[in-house]
Amino acid sequence: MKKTENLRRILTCDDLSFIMEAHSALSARIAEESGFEALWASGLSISASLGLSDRNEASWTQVLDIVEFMADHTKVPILLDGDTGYGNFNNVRRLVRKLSQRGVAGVCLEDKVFPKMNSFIGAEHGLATIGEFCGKLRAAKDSRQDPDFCIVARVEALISGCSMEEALARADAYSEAGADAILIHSKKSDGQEILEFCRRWNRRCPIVIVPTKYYRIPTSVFRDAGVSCVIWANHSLRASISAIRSITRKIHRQQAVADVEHEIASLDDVFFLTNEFEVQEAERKYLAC
Ligand code: SPV
Ligand code: MG
Repeated sequence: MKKTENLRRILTCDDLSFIMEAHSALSARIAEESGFEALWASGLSISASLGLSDRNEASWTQVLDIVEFMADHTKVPILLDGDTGYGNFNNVRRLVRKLSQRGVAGVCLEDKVFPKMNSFIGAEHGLATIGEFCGKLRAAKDSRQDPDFCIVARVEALISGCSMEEALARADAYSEAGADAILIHSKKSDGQEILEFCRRWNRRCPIVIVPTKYYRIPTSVFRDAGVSCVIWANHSLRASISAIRSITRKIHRQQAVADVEHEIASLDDVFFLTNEFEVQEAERKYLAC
């Protein structure tokens, strides 16, 4: 099955599915190895791994290069967090064409204004008008090189303090404009606005959620609410920060590495994750004796 078809299946099938964040080829491979069927190329995590804030400081071609490494290194489909599309409808068209060329299975576009900032910082988030954002979605749809390339429309109305009615009206317009799924985002920790949105949306098209702040809500509640897909949006990045910090502090303290050897990945693991053994086999096959 093509990656695009596979992502479409994951987004639209009746079972609740799970997408894991990745921000590099290596983290993508590890998430795939853990059993995830699809990956979220997170804007926050890619930016953070470059030491940048999640405010479109990284250029779109820098993001594209990273997501290409991720796609090359994995078989599962990748949904790119495309932020606002890095400009207007014209930037969106070019982005979608390039993503298709580089093996990315779908893009999520959010209805904020460029440059965006992360939904969990600040209170003021400028929203695009419904008309402008629908134009971007239609442009994205018309630029697909493959009819299965997925377009997810992310509604930021609740993040920017608008009403539930506004969020529903936006989702409705985006679905009409051709979005394959709606990502409804919330920064509240009780998950109530997500559940109300799901109730009132009534499965009009697939719903994607990102339970970063409302992580305490059991997964079964989302399944019962009719959510199609959960994105664990930053947990690989955060796990790596904790692990690296803990180990480097220990090494610094002890001025030795003997005590950490059993806590870190083996070199063989690194070689395995980077296809070294396959290259060795290829050497036997292709290098002149
Ligand atoms: C990201 O992972 O970059 C997202 C999700 O957009 S969040 O940071 O939760 O808004
Ligand atoms: Mg993002």
